[in-house]
Amino acid sequence: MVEQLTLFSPSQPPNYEQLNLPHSDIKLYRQFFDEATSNQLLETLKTNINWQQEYIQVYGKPQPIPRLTAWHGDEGTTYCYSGIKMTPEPWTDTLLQIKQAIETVAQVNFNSVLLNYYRDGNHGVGWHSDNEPELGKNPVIGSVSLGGTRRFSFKSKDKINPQKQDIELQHGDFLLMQGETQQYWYHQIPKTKKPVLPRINLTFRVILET
Ligand SMILES: O=C(O)CCC(=O)C(=O)O
Ligand SMILES: [Mn+2]
Repeated sequence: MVEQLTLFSPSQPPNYEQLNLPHSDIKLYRQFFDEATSNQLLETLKTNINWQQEYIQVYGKPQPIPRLTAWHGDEGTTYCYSGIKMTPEPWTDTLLQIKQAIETVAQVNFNSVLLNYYRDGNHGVGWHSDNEPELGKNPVIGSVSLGGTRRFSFKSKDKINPQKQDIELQHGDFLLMQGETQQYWYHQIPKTKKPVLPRINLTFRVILET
């Protein structure tokens, strides 16, 4: 019998840090994947994913978004953001292994994943919420970071009493955002002039009405 390869088989639930932001439920699992596993995942994803350069229209002209992306998931999990419509590529073994590992703590069945590849500090993502209608009112977003450490900032939508919090996402970290988080908070990966290593991020999602 061939033994099933599992990335993750904890004897007890892994520890996490709960971010103390109002109207949110944000848990940060540091080094959810150990160093060796994270290295292997990063190298496999760099080469096995069919990375795409997408464009958005700015004043009628196509502008490249500052990162490479890919969209994988169950058939029918089409996703639209910033005027970009993504039809899913099928799951790969590596993506399914990561999905299975994070589902042990997220306790939902993710049916899709948006992958982002930030090759250097000129790559980032601006302020936004993951609040597209196909994600529903209180989406569960499971976000895995591999490669170079990058700042991930939260900014409240409250204009009267604005709040901000920065965290540094490191190789192997898992960030779980759920509850009202997307209704009350924006997030971003700011570009940086500091030297940073390439980074891959995977945000697992549940697309409704597939
Ligand atoms: O790279 C990250 O950590 C965040 C990516 C993100 O916010 C998104 O794809 O919606
Ligand atoms: Mn996002």
